[in-house]
Amino acid sequence: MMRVLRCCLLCVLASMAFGTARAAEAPFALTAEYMTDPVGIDVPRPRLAWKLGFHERGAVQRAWQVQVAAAPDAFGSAPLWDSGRVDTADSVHVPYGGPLLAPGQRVYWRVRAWNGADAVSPWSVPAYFEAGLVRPAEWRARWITADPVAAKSAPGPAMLLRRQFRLDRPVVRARLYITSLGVYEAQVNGRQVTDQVLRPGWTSYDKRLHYQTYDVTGHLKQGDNAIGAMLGDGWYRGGIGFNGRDHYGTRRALLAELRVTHADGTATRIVTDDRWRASTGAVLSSDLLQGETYDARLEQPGWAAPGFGDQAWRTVAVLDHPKDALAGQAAPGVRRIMEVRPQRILRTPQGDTVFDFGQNMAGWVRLAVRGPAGTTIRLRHAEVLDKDGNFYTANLRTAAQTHRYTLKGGPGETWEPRFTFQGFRYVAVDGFPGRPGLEALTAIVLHSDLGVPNRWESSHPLLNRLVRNTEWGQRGNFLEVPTDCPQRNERLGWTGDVQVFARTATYNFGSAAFLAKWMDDLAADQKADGSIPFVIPDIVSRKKASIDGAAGWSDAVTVVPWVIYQAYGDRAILARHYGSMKAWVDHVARRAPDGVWNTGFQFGDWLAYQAPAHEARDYPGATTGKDLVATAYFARSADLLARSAAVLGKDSDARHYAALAARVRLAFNREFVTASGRVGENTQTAYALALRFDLLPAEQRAAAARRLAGAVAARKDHLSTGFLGTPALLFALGDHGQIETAWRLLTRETYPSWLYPVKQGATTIWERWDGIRPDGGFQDAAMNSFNHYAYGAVVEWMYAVAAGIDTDPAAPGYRRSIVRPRPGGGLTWVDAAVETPYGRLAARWDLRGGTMRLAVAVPPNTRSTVVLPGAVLEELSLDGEVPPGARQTGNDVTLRIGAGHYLFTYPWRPATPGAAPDGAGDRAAVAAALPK
Ligand code: RAM
Repeated sequence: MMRVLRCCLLCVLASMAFGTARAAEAPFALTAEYMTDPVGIDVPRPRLAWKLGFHERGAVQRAWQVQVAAAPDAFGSAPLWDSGRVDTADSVHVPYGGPLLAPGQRVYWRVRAWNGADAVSPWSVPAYFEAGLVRPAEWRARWITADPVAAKSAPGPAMLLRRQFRLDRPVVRARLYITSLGVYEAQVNGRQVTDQVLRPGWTSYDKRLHYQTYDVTGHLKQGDNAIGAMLGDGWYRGGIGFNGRDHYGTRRALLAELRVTHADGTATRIVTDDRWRASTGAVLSSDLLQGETYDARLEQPGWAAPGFGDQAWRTVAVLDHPKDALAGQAAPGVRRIMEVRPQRILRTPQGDTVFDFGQNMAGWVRLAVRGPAGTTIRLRHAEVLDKDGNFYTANLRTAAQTHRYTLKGGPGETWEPRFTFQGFRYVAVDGFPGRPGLEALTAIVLHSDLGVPNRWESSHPLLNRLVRNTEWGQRGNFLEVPTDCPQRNERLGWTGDVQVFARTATYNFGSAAFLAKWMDDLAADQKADGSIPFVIPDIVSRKKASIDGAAGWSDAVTVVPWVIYQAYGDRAILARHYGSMKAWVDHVARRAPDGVWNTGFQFGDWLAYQAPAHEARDYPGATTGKDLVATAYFARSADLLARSAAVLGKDSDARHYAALAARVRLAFNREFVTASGRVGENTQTAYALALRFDLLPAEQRAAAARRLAGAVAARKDHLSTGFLGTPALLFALGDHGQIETAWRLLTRETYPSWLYPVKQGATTIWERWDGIRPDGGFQDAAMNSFNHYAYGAVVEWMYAVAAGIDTDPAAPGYRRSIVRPRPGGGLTWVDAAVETPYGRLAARWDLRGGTMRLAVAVPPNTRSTVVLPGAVLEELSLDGEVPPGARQTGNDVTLRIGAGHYLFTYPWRPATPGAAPDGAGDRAAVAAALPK
């Protein structure tokens, strides 16, 4: 449980005025490998982190001390490890330094910290972490199944597996280690073992299969006990993607090991083996894409409890399947995150009864019904209604997203599906006994647990809704793996989508563990020649030894670790994936020996705006050359690799790849930039990529940004970019002297623009700029998802520039931050906050009556460079004075501050239009102001 310590600005100012420093409070929000009290992790030296309860301005941590013990009350008497006082400022990513944990061992830890005045805090509340089984050889359990040997599987009932056993001594500790081929739901003595769903989740199963560890001590008793598991098809053998089913195998199987410790110190193990029994029950079929069919009359009450008569159940087969891919789950699981009530029930012109939940989301519904046994209710799911108000499912392609529930009869029944999820806002109900009321359905939002979202709010309601829509896009698509969409027969970990969205994801929610888990899948599925499949986990090219890999998609291998490093300061992620990054860049270098990458398959600037024929004269085609896009990304990946090598101290690699990046940049200029500065096809994307990836010589950048602004003006302030150009567009403008154009684009409401879908009532981000056309018609049903987050990548700019919150790239993870808002677009205020590894970094600016007020909260143990836009040094006030150390930097004032709360006030003196410093000067001023 995270404790949030914040005091109001006034109390901080008051305590400073009276010289009373609030005593240092204990560190809080203790985590191991980003998780609170993780159980069953296979990381030998988990990295610990804590937040500091220091309140004074400029608070830093001078030293820390960690103690580790076997019990939360044993720190004093029998510590397993005591670090003693360690004089470093590190409070995140601190490697556990105690004795290595034995399989299944739990340790408790606590921490205290010394502040800058050398006052020590109280000890934190203890936290813990617990090792998993660590080595595959630890498992005594065997894979069991009741599925027949088959070349192809068919959709069929969920498998029930059970085993009854006796414990003749009292139980003091019990852990269930469990995983499956297919998805499972497990019970001990009739009680669920977890609130996570769709376990064991989705990984690149052949190479990495997560198992889960559950503390089931409270589930067991002396005497007769039972364990039961239900298995569905899931990602393993059910439908996912567009290529049918059986992606990993045809036989579902369970692997479970219950380890019990008794009061007398002895142990009992119950493992999956040939003593288990199998049956089927009410789940007649269940598929991620198709939905679930459930006949409640076929339930077997008590099937996972002791005393149940399983004589009629079948024996199981022991399956010869390896265990060497097993790995403890090191990422947040999928949970029921929230419930959404329906807003209304409508009757469509075609006669459907449709529940409208008011929000497009991923999850499922809970049904509450009373009626005669044998009645079957059908629930269909859709994202949108068509222009006539009818239920629209054509864009789901072959994903039926349909449940059928047959009542058992009686006093009222409630039901939720188990081994499926839907992308939907609307649910069509038929077969309901009587007229359903609003209470009949409740939507349940499912996704990998990312905690609470950060904050971005402003005076512009449509922009606020745009940010909410990207948060919903992330909720709907951060379900085990970062997917493109949660509804049609796809739902795949498309590398390009997360590549462009990753930084936004880290602004919206804490995403480190989720993305790091996926990077392990990506590394596992990388081909021997360094190429990276288009989707991860790779179910599309899994059987191929090599594939091409495409620019902007495969580059996820360099970009995503770099984003995690930037947002969370996680150097280990770079070390872990350095080999993969390098193999990819080397692969591209072989495909593009002279630096211009013009070979093989490319997606290019996927789904860029394309002008309809009748507009072609005013709006020439926006298509940017695939070779230009690919070469730009080649330079980008080589550059990120060089930077990563430098971070890791691999100096000769750093030089080698910096030189490669420089060569590719030269090649880009040679091939795509004319002497007078035109880039490629003169498209927005061409300039956006060239500027955002620093591909142009310094003296050409401002002119390129002017041309880009011209390309925007030529479209009457509309964008024309696709998946790859879009995230770069506003940065390319704003960083190079064209911030007004950036703001105009962001606040544009007509098609194509970010706010056009918002105006159309979108509650998520659409795959296409014109998913719903101005005339109410739809884009091509073959590719028209209404929950596809790629274009939502603009939120990165909204946090980093509009609100002005970013990490200093030289001290990533917000160890040093930059607060540099750049007001515009007619907004009168923006208020944003990001939960950084050190605590909450917040900035709020508002402009009233010509006065600018900027409130900043900087978390303890960090520093911030604040750039106050449109400020004159002598007119600036902090606590009634011109802050010491502040400097005039062009049209801004720049200063460095430590932790604490600050309120800056000054008369707003924006640069006169046209007199804005040109791009190069603008950037140079900020670069010069940053600490070295
Ligand atoms: C479609 C989706 C996905 C994209 C690929 C290339 O399947 O739009 O988001 O990454 O194409």
